[in-house]
Amino acid sequence: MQIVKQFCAAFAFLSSILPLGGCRNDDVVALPWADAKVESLTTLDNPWAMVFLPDGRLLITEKPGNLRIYSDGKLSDAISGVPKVEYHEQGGLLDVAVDPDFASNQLVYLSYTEAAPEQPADAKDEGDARLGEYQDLNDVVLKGLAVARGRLAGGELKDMQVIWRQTPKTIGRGHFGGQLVFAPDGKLFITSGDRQRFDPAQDLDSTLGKVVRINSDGSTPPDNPFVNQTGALPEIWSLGHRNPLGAAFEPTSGTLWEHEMGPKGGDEVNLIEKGKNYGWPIVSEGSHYNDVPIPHHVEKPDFVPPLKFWNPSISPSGLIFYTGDKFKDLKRKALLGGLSSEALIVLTIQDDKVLDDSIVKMSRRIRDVAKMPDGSLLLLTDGNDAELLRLAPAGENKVGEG
Ligand SMILES: [Ca+2]
Repeated sequence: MQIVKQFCAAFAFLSSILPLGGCRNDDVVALPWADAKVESLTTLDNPWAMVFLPDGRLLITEKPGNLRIYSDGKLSDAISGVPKVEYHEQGGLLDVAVDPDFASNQLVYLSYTEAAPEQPADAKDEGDARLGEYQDLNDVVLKGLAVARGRLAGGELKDMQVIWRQTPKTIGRGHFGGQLVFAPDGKLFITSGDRQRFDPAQDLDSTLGKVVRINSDGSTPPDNPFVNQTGALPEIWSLGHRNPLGAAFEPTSGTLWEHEMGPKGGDEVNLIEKGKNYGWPIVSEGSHYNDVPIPHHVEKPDFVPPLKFWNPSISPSGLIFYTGDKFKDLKRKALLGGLSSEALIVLTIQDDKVLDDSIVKMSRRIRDVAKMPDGSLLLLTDGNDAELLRLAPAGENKVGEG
């Protein structure tokens, strides 16, 4: 069952006269089972991800290459020490993660788009009809996803070291993936997009279109599924992914959940298991952008089908499982941002099944979701005039009002 909630119901009459057509500060949004007051905390330039440090400060990435801290109602200047990023369209500074032992080691992890140090002299993108109009053939930079870690000390990142690189780097295009998530046992999972190259998502000698599992120093765990397979890259955990922009561990079961954007339709939610193949580009619940059909998962049962899919697309971005107390009825639910759907998506998950989804219209592209230490929700909107929004139960005092 899908419930589409009306956003800003109490202010609906305003939407036709507001120039941006969006919800104003301090509006009320009807979350499933609770009304929430929306408060704008700060503005940002193309933010991509956010995560809390154990001391309650919030790290936020901006795609052009800035890492900032939001704390005590203020947004910091850009933190120095961030690696040089290749900022273009979907690429740039992407996710940020905090080491489970941050209190003792101060380690912070960044994913980002990295240009190859040596660029080919006559690079060209011949294009691919399956991408339809979503192609920029003028972008011929050889690049790929990279993950680096360093110590956050005294307002700067120190001793940054690259611990993983997508293989191979490819020219232009998007679909970097880039989600970083620590497993309960401390292993680091990285989602790696297919770079709009399709077939490499099925090849074990490439990390395009994969979920990757490494130790936090970049070494390979010996119990990864393909470590003993000749020609396979040992960091691969699962394959057949397209553009995964959300990953999180369900806190009770400890299972890894992922979502990925489908092509024309067919955005997927998957339960990620060791060594499994999720089918892209051989199967999908969507079609190519030139309307060439793709077999559906049910036609090829060797591939793991999604537990939930959307057609038309919602363009999911960011994923958490809510564990706070402020919104009691959201407990254990999965929260996803929605870009093209301009929504917050709430999934009810039980016994490894998606029972229900609610699409809460926000009238803005939502890039990422987080839970504040006090149980409030934070949303990052998308774009160059983006905002950090706080959602708290309606009727509660605002931040700073005591
Ligand atoms: Ca799939």
